[in-house]
Amino acid sequence: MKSAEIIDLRSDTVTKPSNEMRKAMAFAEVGDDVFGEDPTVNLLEEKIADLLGKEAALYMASGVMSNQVALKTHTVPGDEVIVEKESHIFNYETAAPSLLSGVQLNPIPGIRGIIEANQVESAIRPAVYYMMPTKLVCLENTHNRGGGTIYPLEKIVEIETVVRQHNLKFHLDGARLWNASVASGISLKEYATHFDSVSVCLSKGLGAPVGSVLAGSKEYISLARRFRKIFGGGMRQAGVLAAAGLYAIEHNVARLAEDHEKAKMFAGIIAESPRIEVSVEHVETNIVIFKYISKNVSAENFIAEMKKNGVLLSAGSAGKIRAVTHLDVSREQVRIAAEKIATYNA
Ligand code: TLP
Repeated sequence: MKSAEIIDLRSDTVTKPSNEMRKAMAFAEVGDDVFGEDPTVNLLEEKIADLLGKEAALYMASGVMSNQVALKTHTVPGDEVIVEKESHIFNYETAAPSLLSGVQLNPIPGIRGIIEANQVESAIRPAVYYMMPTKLVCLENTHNRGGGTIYPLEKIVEIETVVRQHNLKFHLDGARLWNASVASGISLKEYATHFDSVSVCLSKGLGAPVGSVLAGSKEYISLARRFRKIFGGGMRQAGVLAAAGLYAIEHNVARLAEDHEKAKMFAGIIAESPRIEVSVEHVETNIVIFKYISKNVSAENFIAEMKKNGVLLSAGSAGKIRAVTHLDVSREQVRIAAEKIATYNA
């Protein structure tokens, strides 16, 4: 490895399409997807609906678009949506639920992103005219800011019981559901069956340049299709992009286990430093959240210092730092990055 090489652990979104993936894109059969005539998009939607055990699915430009179309399709303006306080929908989607759906979010605190059924139950509004109707509950699996946490299936089932008792809808932000499934051995279907809608991303650990898919019932997806168009997401010969997604689900799912192993190794190395606070046992997938303990060096300063040392990291919540492993960083690069972090002493 060249010494000047940059090791980019900011996110698993930074991967670039491989030559094989680019070939699949170049030779994709295409058509006008607004007319439903792109065979590659149709195939990707069918395959993902099948993997998730849902009737239908819809290709989206991004994970944010999937989540926001999902919210729009489940709610009417004035509704309330229960989310976890550190969730992507609450923290990183630029207030889109209020802008695009006119809904209010009710964020409840979890532990590493995991909330309990009784918390959901107490957050549901009583049915009185002067309060907003609770309409939807959203979970995130794996949980990004929680540190790549896998949602325990039994907790999903308990929350689903509350959701059904109160006649609510249930959405899963499964941007990294692939990681949860590979790490836990629980199939995508077993997770998805508990939810009315599930979004998955193709441009994170799976290495596609673009794309996310929202799945649900036929009726739900046909309404979602209308909202996708309203949000500007009606794409035309999108098969060139969907081909990357098809390549990704065929070739890049099982290998996520390597990313999980690299993240564990990374955490183990940085944990050796007395200046780093990290919980190795809580590294369940490809995300490591840690803190640099110093009076003089903030998380931002630390990230800037590491950048000078050729290691790119991103900021987490409340002074925390995030490193994400992915298919474009080798085991050796991850080890080098971890050693640079462990030996840094400000
Ligand atoms: N997450 C990005 C950033 O936005 C933080 C990242 O680097 O991890 N749901 C979850 C759980 C996500 O982590 C993300 C992206 C999304 C949705 C949105 O996906 P995109 O960025 O494709 O719209």
